[in-house]
Amino acid sequence: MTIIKFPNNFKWGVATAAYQIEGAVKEGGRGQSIWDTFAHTPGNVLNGDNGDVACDSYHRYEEDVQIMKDLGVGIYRFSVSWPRIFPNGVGEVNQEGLDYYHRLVDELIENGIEPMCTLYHWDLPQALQDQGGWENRETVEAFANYAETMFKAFNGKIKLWLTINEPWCVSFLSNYIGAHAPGKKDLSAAVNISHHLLLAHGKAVNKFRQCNIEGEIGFAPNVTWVEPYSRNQEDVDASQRAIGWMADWFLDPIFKGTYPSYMVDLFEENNADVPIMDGDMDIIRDSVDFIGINYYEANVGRFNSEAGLLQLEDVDMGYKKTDIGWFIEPEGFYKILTYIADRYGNIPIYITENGICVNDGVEAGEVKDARRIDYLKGHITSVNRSLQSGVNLKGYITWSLLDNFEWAEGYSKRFGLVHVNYRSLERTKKDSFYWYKKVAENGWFSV
Ligand code: PNW
Repeated sequence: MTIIKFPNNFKWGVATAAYQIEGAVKEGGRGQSIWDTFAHTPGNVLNGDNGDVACDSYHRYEEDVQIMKDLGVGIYRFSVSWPRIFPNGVGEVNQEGLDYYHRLVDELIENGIEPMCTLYHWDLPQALQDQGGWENRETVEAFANYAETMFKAFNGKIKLWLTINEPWCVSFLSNYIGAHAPGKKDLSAAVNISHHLLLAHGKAVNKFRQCNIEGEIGFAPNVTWVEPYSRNQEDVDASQRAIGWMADWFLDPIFKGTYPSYMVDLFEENNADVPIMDGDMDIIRDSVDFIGINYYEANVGRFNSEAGLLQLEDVDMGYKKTDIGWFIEPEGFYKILTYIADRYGNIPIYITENGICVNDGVEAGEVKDARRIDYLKGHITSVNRSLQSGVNLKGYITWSLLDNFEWAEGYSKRFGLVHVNYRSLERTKKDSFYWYKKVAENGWFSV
């Protein structure tokens, strides 16, 4: 047995996102988002599910805060629905939208939980998409304006901010692979969007600094680890492309002021140029106080000239899979965290998401999700090993507080510490909830 112990000031938290939990899509003056459109278009989401009701957290936020208080976490990472604040993306601010988040944030603070706010977790106002969405440079300005409105409205209450969640998903998964809203399949559009997202982040941070907002700001790329099947250079290079597509592509501009050349070359070979204008890289560079890292899985990869953009094929090594089909590989978490620290230095890091899809249901009032506890033990141990290696980790925030709307997978995939019955909306604490509660309260566990 080994005791895995964390420093006293290490923070523990849970995360959610607006469209995945709120519901109430037509209430409080909220405008339509691209996820309303996408989910209501047949064929996009499994079983035709949508976020109209979700966990109904818009009405049940007080109950959810009490659940978190019982859990003993110090941080709640939530996201704001842009179309609740600006129903058309720009124009007049919707006070009812601000009021909702004030009620939520006040409730958190009264219960001793620190709010961490993500400004963009994928629900772009449909009105902006109608003008070209993130492909249109004007969306960058609209985002900076929305961010400024939020900073000013919550200055002094929210002290931890994230601009954009998972820019790789927003650009490539949504506009090249086409699995998420708006469901496009165009590499050139996706590369363009990735640049606009970084610019939107940079401009929002400029507003944050200009307005002298109290607190810290960052953004949260999702990362992975791909271990080369062999030490053959082709396997090593192909695996590096997969790691770099998610990490280097979005972090090099921030810390080095340039895009990684091996990825620029790859995109150019595929007729996708980065639309950099004069001054852009200066806006993007050095624009974070901390970074958020989202990690779920790793793979083993091998070069295959026929295998898509990256010329990389996954090799199934027989590792265990989660109920969404992702490989369980805690070592990859340690490897990518130390990789990031080696590449960019001592930058403060929060783990802003890490968790597992396990679909165990309620039996006699209990949810025996032992596989979630195992996953968390392995992955939080990797966080501990990274901390011991000198990675500047400030906290760990697990995905997710509740089972929720898992995007293209609808309600069929459960990531929560708390089970949600989507008919009655009843919440049931899982075994993993009680395990994580001890970790959050004591700062240690045994493996
Ligand atoms: C992240 N993929 O999403 C998101 O930030 C969460 O909203 C989500 O619920 C969580 O991870 C679990 O999936 C992703 O297909 C969704 O590569 C899909 C992918 C990656 C991240």
